[in-house]
Formats: sequence, C-alpha cells, structure tokens
Amino acid sequence: MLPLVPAPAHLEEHDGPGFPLAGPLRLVTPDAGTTDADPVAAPLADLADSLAAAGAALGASAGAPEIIVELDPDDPQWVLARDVPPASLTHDAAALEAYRLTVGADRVHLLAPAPVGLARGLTTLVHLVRGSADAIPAVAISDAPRYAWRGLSIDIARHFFPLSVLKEVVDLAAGYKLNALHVHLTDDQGWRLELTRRPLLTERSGGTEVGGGEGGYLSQADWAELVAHAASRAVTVVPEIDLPGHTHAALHAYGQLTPTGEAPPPYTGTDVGFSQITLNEPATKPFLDDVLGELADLTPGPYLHGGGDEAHVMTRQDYLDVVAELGRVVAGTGKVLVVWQEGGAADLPPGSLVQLWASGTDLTPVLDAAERGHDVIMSPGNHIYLDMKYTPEFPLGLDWAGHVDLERSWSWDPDTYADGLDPARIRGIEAAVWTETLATRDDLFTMLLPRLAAVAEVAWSPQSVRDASGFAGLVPRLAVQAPTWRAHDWAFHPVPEVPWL
Ligand code: TNX
Repeated sequence: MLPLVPAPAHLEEHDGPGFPLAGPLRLVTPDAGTTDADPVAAPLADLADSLAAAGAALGASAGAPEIIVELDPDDPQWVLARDVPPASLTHDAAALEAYRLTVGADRVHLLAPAPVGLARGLTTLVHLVRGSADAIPAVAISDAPRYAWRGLSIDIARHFFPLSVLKEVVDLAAGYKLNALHVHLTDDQGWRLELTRRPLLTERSGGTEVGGGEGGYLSQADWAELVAHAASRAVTVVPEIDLPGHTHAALHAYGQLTPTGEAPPPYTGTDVGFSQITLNEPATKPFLDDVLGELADLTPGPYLHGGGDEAHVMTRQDYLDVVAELGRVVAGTGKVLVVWQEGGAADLPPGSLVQLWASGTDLTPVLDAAERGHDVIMSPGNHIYLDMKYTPEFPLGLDWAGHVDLERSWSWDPDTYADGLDPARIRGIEAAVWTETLATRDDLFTMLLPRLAAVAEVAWSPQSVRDASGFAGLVPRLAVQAPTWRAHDWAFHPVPEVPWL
C-alpha cells in the first residue's frame, strides 16, 4: 500500500531497494521553480521540508543519491494541445498536469510537460516521503487527472473566514491536487470583498454574519494575496457574487436596488431564497456593471461565478432576464460565467459553465444547458456538500441533502450520476462547504477532513483505479494522512471506520 491520496492513474511497484531517505542527497531542480509566483516553488519547499523531517541532508554533490525534477515538454508521450496556451481548468490545461515519477535506489526522477505537472508530481513525492519510513519504495508512476476542474467552494458570507484561514484551505486543497478555490463572497448575511466602486457593500454589510457575529471582509490587498498564494500552488481562484437571489446584504447597503428604495435592516438568520434584485429597478444595471467589472479587474483567473441559485421569490421572467444580463456583463469583462444549476435555464454566453448542486430535484436546466453545449461542474449535495452532517447526531452541519459520511463522499461516479447528462460535458467536480453552522476554523476543518481528501480522489483518479481499490482500499491510505493534518493543526473528524495513525 502506497500512502497516496488521490491514487495515481498508473502505478507499478518494483522489487529491490527503494530510495534512502536518511543521509546526504542531491536535489536537482529546473529554473521553473525559481520565482515565488511559480507553481513549483511552494511544492518544492514542501519537498525540502519533508526530506529534512525524514532525516535527509540536502546539498550533496554528484554521486550521492539524487532527486531530479525536470521539465520535458517535448516528450511525445504527453497528450498536449500545442498550438494555443490553454485557459485554466480546461481539458487542455489538465493535460499539462500530467507527470511521471520513477523511484529507484539511487535516483528519483520527476518529469512533466509543464510547471503545473511538476507541482502535482512534487505533491505525490511529498506524500511518499511523509508516508515512508527509511526509504521510498521503488515505483514507477504515470499520472494525470481524470477531470480538469477539481474544486472546493467555500462560503465566507454566512460566517466570515479571514485570509489566513483561506490560505490554509488552499494549502490543504492543493495537497490533494485540487486546482480550483471557489469563494462564495456574498450572500444575504454579508458582503466579503471590498469594491471601491461600491464602498457601502463592505461598509454596511461587511460586519454582519449569521448569528449576529462580527463578520469581516477581505480588503483588495487580502484578495490579491489570496490569489497569489493560490497561484503559487497552481490553484485558480473563482470568485462568486451570488445574484439575483441571496442579495439581502447588497440591498441593505444600496437601498435603491429595492422597489421601495428603502434599505432593509441586516439579516443574520439562515433562511434562503427570500431576496432578489431585478432589472425593473433602474439601479440594477449600473450595480451589476460596477460590481462585476471591478471583480473582473481584481481577478486574474478566467472565471466569474454569478450565483443564480434559489431565487424563490422571483417571477421566472425576472429571473431569466437578470441572469441573461449577468451573462452579457461578464462576457463584456472578457471572463467566463459560471452559474448554479437553475441558471442553466437562461440564455448564457457560449462557454459559460453550469454547476449542478441539488440532488433529487429537477435537473432539466443542467441537462438543457449541456445540450446547448455548456460544460457542467458536478457538486451533488448528497455526495460532496461538506456542510452536510456526517451522521444524524453530528453536532455541526445541515442535513437537507441527507448525511454525507466518508464513504458517501467517495462512492459515486460523476459520469453516471445524472441520467441523460453526456459525460463529455462534465468539466469536473467541486465540493462545497456552506457555513450557516460553521463559525470557527476548527468547525470548518472538521467538516472538510477527512472528506475533502476522498472527494479529491473522485476528482483525480480514474474510475477504474477507484473500482479496483474499493472504499476498503482508501481507508489505510487516508489513515496515514492524519499526522500531516495534526502537524498543521487542522481539526478533522476521526470517523471510526478509519484506523487513524
Ligand atoms: C443550498 S447550494 C444553497 C446555499 C446553502 C446550502 C446549504 C446552493 C447553490 N445554495 O445557499 O448554504 O444549500 O447546504
């Protein structure tokens, strides 16, 4: 058993001695790892740390056992689209995340077509170092992701989580080869990103949250730091402004968005679906232009999430009109729109993505959008909503989508989940953690771990590899992750089915 989550696509274990971890070593790295903004820099630092912790002394000269980290874009074995630079989180970009790693007695050799592939391979190597006693077993790994979009959505609107926690969440996600952090920045209870074109959003709605706590918001400098930190681990940040429902915090800040012109008092409960903005108010279009325009300026990644969920009090026409307007505004910024599944019913710009979430409800908008050529992100609540309780008695979380125990988060196949959805339209999967009931960093990590690691395997590993492993095969690979989580002081739920180390 190799201590790897997610399981690699191809793995051969060889006889003979492995690579010794104690003693002098030589680490040979490419230029790709020399700047902080490079996705190789942070994983290389992790590798150096893990080797030092294992007792290796880096800096040996030629002749010592060596770890060679090397770019080789021209190897014909990589399946690459060579003419255009791929946009992030697309199939072409996923091909760059491939790598090959061979481990023998004298040499570890990591090869990839691009820095992002080296980043993923280094992550594997770090897991091998952490999980091995004296020597990394002799293996040959050839790996690439199943899905291009492998995300986590985190709600910082219901309860606010600051930059420091978000950076840790990036580190956790990247440690399991996830590549998208979707930040739910706005909701009825608060507005969490400073926008200079609309300063009242955070002045009036930055300091409110569920339960009447103090809330908070990300300054523009915080946002830039989060995006840069994510980039250093090859993670793309996808900001969400939830529209046209889930907008009470915006109405509280800018009363002219309401029919009466009056700003309502802040909302600190946990109901959903009661707020709306419509194109019937003349203030709405300028608001959308300002908010989405500035958000686009602040966000280097290609995607803007426009929400679109649970607009329960709107007429269908008002809803479709405002989502179509969202599409026009986002397209005008040059970004790609992502909407929750209900938005699939609207007229969306070509290339927009639709995010499935509500299991057991009407999936028609998703299926129709896919028929029209839109790709789909799979976030079925009954498998990968990590705000669902593990068990009926669990003190944290909700249960509207049922209970999501560890096995449930892992035992499903995105390609066959939704009847009638062409698997070719599935861009990837994204777990979500909503924070109505999660107020502290420990609450948050307790819900993420261990399930996020299991979800990351669903996102990365081929279904055939998971079928061969079975849930029983996942259990020991997860058990060995606990020391790393403890070292970071990340709380986790010690589910009894895993013999935690
Ligand atoms: C549904 S999922 C919501 C959120 C809630 C979540 C709680 C989605 C697009 N909307 O507003 O926080 O359920 O699980």
